[in-house]
Amino acid sequence: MIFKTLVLMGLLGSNVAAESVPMYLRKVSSSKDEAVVESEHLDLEVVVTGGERQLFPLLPGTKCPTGHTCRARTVSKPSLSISTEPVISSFKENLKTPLAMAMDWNEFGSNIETIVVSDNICTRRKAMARAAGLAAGLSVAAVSQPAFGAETKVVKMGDDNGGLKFVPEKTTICKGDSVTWVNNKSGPHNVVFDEDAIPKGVSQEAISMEDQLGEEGETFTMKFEEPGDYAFYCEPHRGAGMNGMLIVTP
Ligand code: CU1
Repeated sequence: MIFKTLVLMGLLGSNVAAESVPMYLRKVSSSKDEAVVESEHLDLEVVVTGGERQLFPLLPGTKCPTGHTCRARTVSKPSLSISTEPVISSFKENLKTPLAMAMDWNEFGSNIETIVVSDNICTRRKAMARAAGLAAGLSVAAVSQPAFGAETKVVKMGDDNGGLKFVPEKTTICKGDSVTWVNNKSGPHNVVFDEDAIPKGVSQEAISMEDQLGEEGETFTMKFEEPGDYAFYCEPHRGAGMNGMLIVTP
């Protein structure tokens, strides 16, 4: 299912602009997450004759019967990666365009592999963007740029009813992504990071605003390279509890 979607996207991808690529890849990411969850099984522990213990696999989704001991088992991920080869071959066969000739299949294949095997959502997102970029006709050099596939998330300053808060209050991005704060309502607002609640070695001054955003629609954008938790607040409305949290994932 995941692979079919990816192959289809790739086929459509050749005349799609690179910047729109990560959008329709997100769906793949979520179905992958479901697949990973589904791959966790329980083993029922049964004491057989002689006091020996044996494990019997339960069907996925089955709960441990009361009065019994069960052990969680995660289906080993490398076994999943075996299935990437047919995907790449079928992709290859279906691409009867000049792109198929120019495409770096090793690079494409290793990105597909990463999507399947990696536990890290940011690593997977990057691999998906690269695979889709290659399928859209971009060069390996282009998709290997550190900034390729980076995203910018938006945080509103002031909710739509004029409430003094950041929306959302908590934002998670991948290392190398950016956040744009937009003055939505009830300004002036700003973004000041709490020097005691940011990763070590990060300059609080370098990432905080000096001024305030007075006009609605004004923005402040910052890129984050250092993974960790970042607490921030709006200086004029700190007393009113206008606080926010940013989590930068490695
Ligand atoms: Cu504010």
